[in-house]
Amino acid sequence: MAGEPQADCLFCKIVAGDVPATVVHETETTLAFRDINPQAPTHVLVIPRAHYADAASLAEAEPDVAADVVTVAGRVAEQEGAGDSGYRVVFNTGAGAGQTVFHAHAHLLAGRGLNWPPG
Ligand code: DGP
Repeated sequence: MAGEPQADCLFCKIVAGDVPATVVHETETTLAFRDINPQAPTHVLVIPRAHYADAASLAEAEPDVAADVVTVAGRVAEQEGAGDSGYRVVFNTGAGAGQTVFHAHAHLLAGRGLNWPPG
């Protein structure tokens, strides 16, 4: 069923507490934790607790939770001291765009200069 935990999903395992993660923020609907392979001084993943393969699928099914993900990214950016200097929120969608974990997640990147366009 849409939104239900998937046994073979790494981020569902993190939500369940079966795989450890450095959690920096949590809400009823979301979890934010540090990326294992950081690409910036601040690199936090914000995920819905519910399982959807990508951000658009999440927004289609549960728009309020998609909004929560973006809101939490902003809160964590403030928490990390990046509210004024700026930060980037990225949803890689599809293998061709670099998505490797097919549980919706926002990358919050901050703490260094961020070039445009991204690679
Ligand atoms: P993406 O490539 O957009 O699907 O992003 C997936 C991210 O997940 C990637 O930046 C690395 C991160 N990641 C992969 N495995 C783990 C893990 O076990 N723990 C944590 N904290 N992050 C992980």
